[in-house]
Amino acid sequence: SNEFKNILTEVRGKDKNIGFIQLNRPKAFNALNAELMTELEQAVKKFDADPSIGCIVLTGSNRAFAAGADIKEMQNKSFSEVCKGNFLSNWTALAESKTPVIAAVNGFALGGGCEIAMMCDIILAGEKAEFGQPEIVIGTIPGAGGTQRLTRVVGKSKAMEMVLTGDRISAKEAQLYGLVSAVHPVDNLVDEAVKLAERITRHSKLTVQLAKEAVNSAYETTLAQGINLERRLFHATFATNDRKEGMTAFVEKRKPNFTDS
Ligand code: CO8
Repeated sequence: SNEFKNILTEVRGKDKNIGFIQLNRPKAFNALNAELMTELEQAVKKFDADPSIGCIVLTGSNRAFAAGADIKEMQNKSFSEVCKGNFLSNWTALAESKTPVIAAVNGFALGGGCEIAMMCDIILAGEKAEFGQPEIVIGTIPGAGGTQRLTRVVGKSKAMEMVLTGDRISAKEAQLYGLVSAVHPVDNLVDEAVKLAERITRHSKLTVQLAKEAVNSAYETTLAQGINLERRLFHATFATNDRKEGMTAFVEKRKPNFTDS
């Protein structure tokens, strides 16, 4: 749609239940300026609030998912400005989405681009994708999760290497380290992401949200707390119609008819 200036949004999938968002600022490798980020927040919130949308796919172009925060926009900012304005603190919609978000990364995912991909639930990479946290090269450090989410995913040694050198890693290496769950040919990547999204949307949206919440809690809690939360969320599924329907359908050897309730 033409609702936005720096992103394109549309509904995809056979059942029109996939919210598709494409970063579209080609002249700057999809550098994430304030306007683009505001639009991205709005688009994610809108899809997340739409009961007909079961999964969101976020992508960029074949050259670049996103080359990071907009350096030209940051160039002349002062400490007091970024500190008083709490710069970047409002970029939370992606991480807060209850609806699963799949990042389909072709090309560069650098700095804030890599961080945005890591705010998503699943990252799929195109064969030519490159991931990096090159902030150190321009005299700053990651500011939207690059030292935290990356470290939790790839471990300290690799995260430290990437953050301290600014060197990029390939799609293959990103898969080796568990940063991405699969690598696809560049031209198939978006279709594969939509297909994966459709496999998720076959299930109860309500149950998917509980499952997502449980997995995400693994990053926030001790093991014992996480196991307790998981068990409670599992118990909670017994209060849903979809749990009854899912098990009944299995016993009756038919497909379940989930109502997201
Ligand atoms: N910001 C602004 N403009 C950019 C950016 C960027 N991050 N990246 C590329 N561009 C622009 C270039 O300025 C250039 O514009 P112009 O034609 O007007 O000069 C155009 O895009 C093409 O770029 P290049 O000529 O450099 O193209 P190359 O093919 O030679 O290189 C690269 C492509 C490798 C992507 C290179 O442009 C690059 O290294 N870009 C900067 C990458 C970077 O340092 N990113 C980190 C930024 S800092 C950051 O993200 C902080 C995190 C804050 C959190 C973000 C919130 C989620």
